[in-house]
Amino acid sequence: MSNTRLYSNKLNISLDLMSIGRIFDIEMTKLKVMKNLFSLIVFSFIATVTFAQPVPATEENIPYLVTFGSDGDKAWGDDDFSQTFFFVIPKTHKAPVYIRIYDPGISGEIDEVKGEFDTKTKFTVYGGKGCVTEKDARNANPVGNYKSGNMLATKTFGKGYDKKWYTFGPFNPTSGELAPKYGGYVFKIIAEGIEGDDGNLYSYYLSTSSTKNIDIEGGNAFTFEYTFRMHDDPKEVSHVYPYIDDRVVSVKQGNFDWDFDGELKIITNTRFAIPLKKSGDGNWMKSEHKVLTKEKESTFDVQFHKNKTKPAKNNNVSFFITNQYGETLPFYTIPIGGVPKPSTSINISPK
Ligand SMILES: [Ca+2]
Ligand SMILES: [Ca+2]
Ligand SMILES: [Ca+2]
Repeated sequence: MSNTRLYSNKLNISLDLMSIGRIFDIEMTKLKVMKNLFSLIVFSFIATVTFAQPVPATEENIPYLVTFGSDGDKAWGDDDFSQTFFFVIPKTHKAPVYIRIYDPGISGEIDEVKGEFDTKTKFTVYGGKGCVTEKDARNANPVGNYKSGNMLATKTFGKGYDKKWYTFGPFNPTSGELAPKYGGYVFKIIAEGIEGDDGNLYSYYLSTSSTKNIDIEGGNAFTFEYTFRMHDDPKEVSHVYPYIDDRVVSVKQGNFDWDFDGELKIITNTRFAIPLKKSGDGNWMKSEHKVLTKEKESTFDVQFHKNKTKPAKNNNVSFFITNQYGETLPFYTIPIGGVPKPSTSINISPK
């Protein structure tokens, strides 16, 4: 065999290998397209059938809820050492439910220490008549008869349960308060800092299982005042989603101890950015904003953007929003009607 022939054979083999590679590439591309299509179908399904997700939910991008001990320094971000959350079970769900808490204790890596860990947090679950329909239960502040309804379970946590789950339940859905306005049977959980000065960071999950996190189809959770921990990473944006009902003509927002950590703005179904007045260290800042007719019965996206050059570290913040009557509006962890998307493609950010 001449050298030329040998060379030509080698060339043929490598050309053949190239075409096999190309075919393989094409098949892989087909496979990727199919995979993406499949993800899209699954995603659309998830988007139309809502599930009770963790609290805070993925779309909120909030690392943890936070509640300080009763001797805490308010300038560390918690204005009242108390946080109330409500869980909704649709009437169609008949099986028992569980309310699970991640890292309910105060020690270890997740929590915020001051001196030493000496804080106690009491978690109490309520259901029954008045659980949410009692006006005081919906106040941004823990005053009056806010512990309304039937007490179903309670437990106080000190050190321990680091990165572990504690489970309340089982609860029969009908032991919640039937409140059609909120979409079914409502349970309430109050986290109360009863001793100490440290910050307890934690999260919740409404589950059908006592040992695992299993979503409840059509379930949701809401609160009327949010106290949470921001990310440290300046690229992360946190969100809360108040529902604007048909009676709302203007809203008043209040934010506490924002530490001037970047921009606070509201995105609606028609407007890209309503800039909000921002608080500094340990103070409230409030501002009032008109609601357009088109924005009634929709969800607002309140965005918490960090300071890009000087991001605050371990930033805890409290936030609430009221209507023109001073009544608090609920923040749903799964936004009602989805996250608002203004229809124009021009994005205007406030200076
Ligand atoms: Ca302490
Ligand atoms: Ca904790
Ligand atoms: Ca803060």
